[in-house]
Amino acid sequence: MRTQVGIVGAGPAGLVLAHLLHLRGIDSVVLERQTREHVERRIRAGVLEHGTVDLLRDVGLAGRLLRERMVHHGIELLFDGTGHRIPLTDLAGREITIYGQHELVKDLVAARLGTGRPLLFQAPAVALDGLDDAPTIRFVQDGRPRELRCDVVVGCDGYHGVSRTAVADHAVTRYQREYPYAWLGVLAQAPPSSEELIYAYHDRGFALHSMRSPQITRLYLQVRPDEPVTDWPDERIWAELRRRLARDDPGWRLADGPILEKSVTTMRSVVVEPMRHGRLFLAGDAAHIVPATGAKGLNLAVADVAVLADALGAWAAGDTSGLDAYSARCLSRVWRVQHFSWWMTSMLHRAQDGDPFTHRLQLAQLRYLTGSRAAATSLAENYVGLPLTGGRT
Ligand code: RFL
Ligand code: PHB
Repeated sequence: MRTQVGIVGAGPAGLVLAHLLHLRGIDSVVLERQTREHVERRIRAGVLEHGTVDLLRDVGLAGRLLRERMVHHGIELLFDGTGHRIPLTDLAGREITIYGQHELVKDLVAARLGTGRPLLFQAPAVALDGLDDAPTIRFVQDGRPRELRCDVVVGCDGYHGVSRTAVADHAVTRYQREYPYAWLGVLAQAPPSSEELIYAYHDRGFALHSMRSPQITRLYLQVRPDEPVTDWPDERIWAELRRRLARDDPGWRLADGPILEKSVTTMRSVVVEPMRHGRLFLAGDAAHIVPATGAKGLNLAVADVAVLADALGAWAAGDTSGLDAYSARCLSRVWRVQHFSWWMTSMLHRAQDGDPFTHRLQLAQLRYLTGSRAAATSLAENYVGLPLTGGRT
């Protein structure tokens, strides 16, 4: 089997890239380890930046998204029992979109299959060879070893994929930070209790109220990274959410309902530099991980592939300068977003040892943000996201 661009991984990065290449008339093959059902059911991100939605719309991928999304113009910061609204659109001129990542992945899979170009499920890549001049992806299909020869390989296989590990250790610098807490995420059949997202800083730990639709709430609790999900029966989750999301307003209550899904996610920041090794390009979570507090991972994945699609378009026409600039162009955005995600995470999570100095700093920062238009504008600008460059044909 042979193609121009071999794409490892059918998450948002791989599927959006495949579509952008299709629009440029560039052949690609997408290899995905999991089944279609699995990738379409994986509950993850919910917040899309304005620039991400614009790009998806401009390239014809946002039909259902634009019909079914929830548009939000603000978020709330809740601390000391009081909610403070950050009016994102007023401050930064752009809104955010709430639309489940698994719904987006369904749309992207349908779009890819609609082009008739190859997307192979249950086809894990196991090794990448010849990355300097003649790449081959070794993968397995129906239990048999197969090979995909390509001009370029794009590793869109997330944090646990093979692409990053295919590069010799001495050729990569890995920057990382582990946080001493994790998120217990739940999806509940309960109407949202607020029209907008609530980020709550509480003595007992961080909590987040988000949503997927007028009937479905998405909620998160700060927990210890080693806490098994079995320690969290539904009743304990609701009791803890009620405590951490409590507010002085006597009329407010948290709506509850059946919990449909729950899982624990660790929090880490990772950047792998450079994002190019010979003819291998890394994109999305394969190249960087951000803690979920800033709601940025999926948006960053789309930003990478928008840059890469332009570069590959120029390369197909004989100009390699875009590919040469790919890593540096992406990393400048990646580090801005890393800073924002680390900052939001550090401000909103309770230190495990309850260190009173850190606590005072966190409260001072929250009060500043909710009392100063300039400080709130900085948060808003980062939260709604920097404009995306590239991606359109
Ligand atoms: P993905 O989505 O992990 O996709 C990688 C794909 O590669 C496949 N794969 C392989 N395929 C073939 N061969 C192999 N050897 C393979 N190894 C792996 C995998 O099966 C998978 O299908 O990476 P991608 O495309 O880079 O997308 C990144 C996003 O998924 C991620 O950054 C976001 O989910 C992060 N994130 C959020 N991002 C946002 O922008 N806004 C949010 O609100 C937001 N909330 C979140 C989040 C992530 C969370 N978790 C669970 C980590 C909330 C949570 C709780
Ligand atoms: C979500 O809805 O899943 C979500 C929202 C905001 C975040 C992270 C995740 O910061």
